[in-house]
Amino acid sequence: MDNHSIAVIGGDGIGPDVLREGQLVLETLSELTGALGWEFQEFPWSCDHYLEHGLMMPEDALDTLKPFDAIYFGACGFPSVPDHISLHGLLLPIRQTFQQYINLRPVQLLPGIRSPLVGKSAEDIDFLCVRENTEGEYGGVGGRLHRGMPHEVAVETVVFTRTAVERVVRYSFELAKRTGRSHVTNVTKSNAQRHSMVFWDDVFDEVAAEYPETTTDRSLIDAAAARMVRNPESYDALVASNLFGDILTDIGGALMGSLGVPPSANINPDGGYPPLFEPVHGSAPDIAGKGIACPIAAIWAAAMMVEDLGHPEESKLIMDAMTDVTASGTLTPDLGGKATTVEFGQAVCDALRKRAG
Ligand code: GGG
Repeated sequence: MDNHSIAVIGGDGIGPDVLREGQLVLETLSELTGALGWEFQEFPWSCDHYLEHGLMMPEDALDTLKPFDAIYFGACGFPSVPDHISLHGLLLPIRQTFQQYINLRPVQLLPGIRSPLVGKSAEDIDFLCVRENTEGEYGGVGGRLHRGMPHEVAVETVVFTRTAVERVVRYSFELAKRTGRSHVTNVTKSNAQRHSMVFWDDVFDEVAAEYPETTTDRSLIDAAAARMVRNPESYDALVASNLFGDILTDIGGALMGSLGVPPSANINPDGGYPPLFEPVHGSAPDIAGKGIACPIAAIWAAAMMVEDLGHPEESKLIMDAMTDVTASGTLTPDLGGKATTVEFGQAVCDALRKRAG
């Protein structure tokens, strides 16, 4: 039995609900295969924690998290706390301090789920987004001056370092190679942002020269967004900055039928820190507490965690069981079904049992 310690941060809104289903699936997997076991430790870090203690997480939270094998994260943000405080107080410091410089987000249409794109099938919607995850537009560098005065000013500086751009671009090419993909699209906005994004393009071209077997193209973010809707099959793998990757993968979620579907892995491929796995979606305050949130993204994120922990067969078993369920038409309301969060999670556990024989 390969035991893994997992820090569980449910966070806000629907976060804890969808993670609960992911944990049940992981526990069922453990029961059935006997190959891996879980030591979950839950941390109540969230907007409620902020309201009680003035901090989204304690001062020593990152020291507490560091020894874990992985972090399983729900969602961050609720109307009770300004969004920039919740995001910069919880998720972003974890990504930055643990140098989780890759945010890997698959865009893939699952069986039984209809994309809003008429005439597009699972063959058309199947690509990987690699988002830079430590700097760029999310670095938090800047400030506000003359608050409340007519000449008030706000400055937010975008930061791109050669180290960060090079490593995320190189990862994209390596990922393409490893997953049998032959094309990488570079998404920037280098006509308008003539310093930082031209620099990114230069670094991309330098790294691309090391991978002559992989074809490339360049797309400006606005055109890339339109292309994702008009022609998703033209993407194989793409690499983008923190902000652009964030926006494009919400479009990706829409193509996958609902934002309740896409998962996300925050990884430091160099090791030394725990990776973090989470749904792409946020806390969805409008449906929080209603029991109807889609747990697919959370379960898929759990499958990515199992793979990253060195169990690719068990990860595939989770995905196969989950796609048995989607293919059977058991879906939550956001996907046109009637299943509750708990019913969907239960159906995945049942499908796992069936597959395990
Ligand atoms: N499940 C992650 C979450 O809470 N996402 C909401 C969000 O706004 N995330 C911003 C980001 O991924 O950078």
